[in-house]
Amino acid sequence: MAMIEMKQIEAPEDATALLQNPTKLRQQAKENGYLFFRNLLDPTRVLEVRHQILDVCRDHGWLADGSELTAGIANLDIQVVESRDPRWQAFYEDVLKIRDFHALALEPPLIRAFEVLFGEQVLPHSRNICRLVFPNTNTHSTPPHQDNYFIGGSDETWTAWIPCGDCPEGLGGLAVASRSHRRGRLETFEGVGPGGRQVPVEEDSVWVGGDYMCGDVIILHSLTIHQGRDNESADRLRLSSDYRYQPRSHPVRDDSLQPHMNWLTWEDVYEKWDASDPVKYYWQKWDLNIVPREVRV
Ligand SMILES: O=C(O)CCC(=O)C(=O)O
Repeated sequence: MAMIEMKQIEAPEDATALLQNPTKLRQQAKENGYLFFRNLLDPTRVLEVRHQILDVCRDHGWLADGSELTAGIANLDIQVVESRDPRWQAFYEDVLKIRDFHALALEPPLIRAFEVLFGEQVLPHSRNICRLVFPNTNTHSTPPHQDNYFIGGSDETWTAWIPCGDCPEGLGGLAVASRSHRRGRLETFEGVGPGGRQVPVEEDSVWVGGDYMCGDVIILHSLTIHQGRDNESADRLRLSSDYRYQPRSHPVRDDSLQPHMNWLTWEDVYEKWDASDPVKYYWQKWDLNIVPREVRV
C-alpha cells in the first residue's frame, strides 16, 4: 500500500554519543523504541554490499542500459516488487548468496551497539533481509507493522535498518513511530506490500525518518511500528538491509536462523563461499534456546 499519512515527522535523534553511557542509551531505547546512529558503519563496507546487489540487478536486466552501476538507475520498462513473482525470487536468491551481505550484519560497530543496549552477548539472527524498491511502486510500500508478528521469539529482538547507499527522503527509507512499542502486541490485518500484514496506527503518532546517509543505522524494538516510505524518485532503486539482533540468553525461533523466505538452504547460500569462512553457521557455536515456530514465548 502507499505509505500511510504521517501528520508529524521529525529527524531521528542521533544516539551515537550514548554508546559511551549505557544507562542513558537504554533509557532512551526504552522511552522511544528506537535509536539512530549516524555513520555507525564504515560507508565503504556498505558500498561494497551495494555494488554487489546492483551487480545482481544488472545481471537481471533491472538497471537502465549504459547507466553507471553505483547510481542504481532502474530500467523503467520493469517494475518488480517483493512478492512470489518468479523474477523477484530469482533476483532474491542471487542476493542471498552474497557473502558480504551477511557479513555486514556482523560488523563490529553494530554488534558493539547491541552489546551496550542489551548488557549481554548478542545473537545476530542469520535470516538477513534485503529490500529493493523500484520507483513508481508506491502501492507496494511496506505497510506499518511490528516485526514481532513475523519474528516471534523474544520481544527484546531489535531490527537494524541500514540504507545500502545514501537514501534521501524522496527515495523512501524507513519511518518509525516513536514510542509506539508501548502499545504492546497489536492485532494485525491484511496489508499490501512486503510482509502482507499491517497494524492500526494512531493518528497523532510522532514519526521519525528523513535523509539517511550511507553508514547510518536505525534500530528498533520488535514492537515499534514502522513503515517504508514511498520511493518518489523518477528512476532510482532504493536498497536497504534489515538485520535482527537479540540478547543471546533469550529464546529464538528456529526460522530466525534460516535463510529469509525459505527458498534456499544454507548449503545453497554457502555453495561458493570459502570452506573456512567464519560467517558460515556462526551461530552454531553458541548454546542457544531455540524454540519451534509454533511456540509463542
Ligand atoms: O525497508 C522497508 O521498506 C521496510 C523494512 C521493514 O520494515 C522490515 O523489514 O521490518
